[in-house]
Amino acid sequence: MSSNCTNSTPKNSNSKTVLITGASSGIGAACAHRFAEAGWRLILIGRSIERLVELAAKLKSEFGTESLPIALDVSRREDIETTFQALPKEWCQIDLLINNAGLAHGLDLFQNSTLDSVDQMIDTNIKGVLYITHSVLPNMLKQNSGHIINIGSISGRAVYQKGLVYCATKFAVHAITQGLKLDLIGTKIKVSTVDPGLVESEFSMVRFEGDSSRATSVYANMTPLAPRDVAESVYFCASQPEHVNINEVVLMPTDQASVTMVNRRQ
Ligand code: NDP
Ligand code: 8X3
Repeated sequence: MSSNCTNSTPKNSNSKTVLITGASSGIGAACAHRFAEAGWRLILIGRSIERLVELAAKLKSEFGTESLPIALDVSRREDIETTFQALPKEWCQIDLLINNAGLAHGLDLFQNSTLDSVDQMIDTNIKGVLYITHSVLPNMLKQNSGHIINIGSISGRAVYQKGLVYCATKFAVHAITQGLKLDLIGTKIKVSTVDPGLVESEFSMVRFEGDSSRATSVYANMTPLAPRDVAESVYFCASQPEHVNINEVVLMPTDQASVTMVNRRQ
């Protein structure tokens, strides 16, 4: 299938380009700030275009950043195909993909969960990562350079009660990272996963469907990670020399020891 990128020439700029999914809030927005500070160009993807446009304007005025905000649901395969076919030529060379868009829906025993929430998490957290990666890879392979950084979770390393489906999606992200590393051997494309513990973002508000007291209680009497902390780890992975691939970064709040063990001040 032909696209603007099929015969694209290298972009007319020295700046590198990062595509960030889920850039409208939390870790994704913090990554946008971090890479803007470092002089990168940004492709910002999310469903809320107003927030992406607002972020792009802010980064333009703060750092002079060139951004391309795109309204896109990463679980919608046809929309992704259309978007990548229509990508303007000057944005075809993507140096870094940050697969960050993701969510948890509910916190329930599996027997009490809905299949709609199962679909939403699997479609966003697993299929979204696969669809976007599959769309970005052809040009990275053509360039024989690039880097894919997945935002996993410590929930992709240990399961907690009532988190079965969310944890399953993050275990899948872990497998996707390892599998990509194997499948891309022999190319210069790097693959990393950054796996945080508790991060205070809109994650819990989304999980509890706007119930702010439930969401706030997740971070009560402890100091969670801030989205910026995660963005620093992502930037660290992205700023290594060509021959160095950081495979995995796991970071937790000092107040957290496992998915279920959190130190809360009395
Ligand atoms: P936020 O809710 O603050 O951000 C999630 C982002 O994902 C938003 O920008 C949202 O934008 C976007 N998003 C959600 N669904 C879709 C979709 N279908 N298509 C495109 N964009 C989508 O949460 P976080 O920043 O905390 O989460 C970012 C990632 O970090 C997730 O993958 C999450 O699993 C992971 N993570 C979070 C932790 C935490 O404790 N917060 C810990 C470990 C990992 P919009 O609604 O505009 O589409
Ligand atoms: C999100 C962290 O522990 O709330 O990956 O599931 S948790």
